[in-house]
Amino acid sequence: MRAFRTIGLVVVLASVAHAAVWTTVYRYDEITPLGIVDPNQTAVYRDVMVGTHLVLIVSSDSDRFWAGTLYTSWDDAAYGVLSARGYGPVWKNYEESCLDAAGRGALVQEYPGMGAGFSLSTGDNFGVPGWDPLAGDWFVLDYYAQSRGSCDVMLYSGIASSQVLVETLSFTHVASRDFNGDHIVDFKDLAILSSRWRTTTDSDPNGPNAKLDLNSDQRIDSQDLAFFSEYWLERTDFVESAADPNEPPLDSQ
Ligand SMILES: [Ca+2]
Ligand SMILES: [Ca+2]
Repeated sequence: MRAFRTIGLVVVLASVAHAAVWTTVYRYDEITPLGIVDPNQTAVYRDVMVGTHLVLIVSSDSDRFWAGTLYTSWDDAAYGVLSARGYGPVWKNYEESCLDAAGRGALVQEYPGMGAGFSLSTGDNFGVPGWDPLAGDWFVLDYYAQSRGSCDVMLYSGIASSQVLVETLSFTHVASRDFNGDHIVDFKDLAILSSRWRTTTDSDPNGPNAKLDLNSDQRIDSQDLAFFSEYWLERTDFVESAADPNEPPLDSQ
């Protein structure tokens, strides 16, 4: 395996300039792309609420071996968290983050380098069916908006000193409007906001009503309602709908 890997790394150094590799950012459902702020800046995304789960798919139009990294700086890791799926201890590989087109032997491993994230590599390119990478979606990773602020996620091709920055995904996290923490902004949250309407809050960011004061002016009023409305009915993650004790079970209807 080590010999294969060494040869593969030689291949990647030769092919970095030719392979197109990119990341697409989806919402938690893995279907809906996250909107961008400016069509001329395709990697600057619209603000998301703290607690939002995004899905990052790394794709390519190449069928050649590729290795790279996806990570945040240590500073930005306080705001946004990357995670991978299906850790297998034998190869220290996040197996479920490796998609079929990456080929057998693809690896997603903790990145021991300049930031918090993962090393990515496809299967090797030796013409063996199933092991060779194919053009398509290679890797899937998750991203969580951890706290208010900005976080850049960088995708590099190559390894070590040969790394080439491919793209920087820029995320900004704003205060959550999901006051009751059920992953959707709806009437339940509006009721919580309304229950404190035209009251004042203290300046303690950890105070009981601070999360309702979305513009941090120590008042809960129409300005907060306007900020709240920007994310009306937006979901931050997928959840199974909880059984409503006031409704009969489906099989009795
Ligand atoms: Ca809610
Ligand atoms: Ca306010």
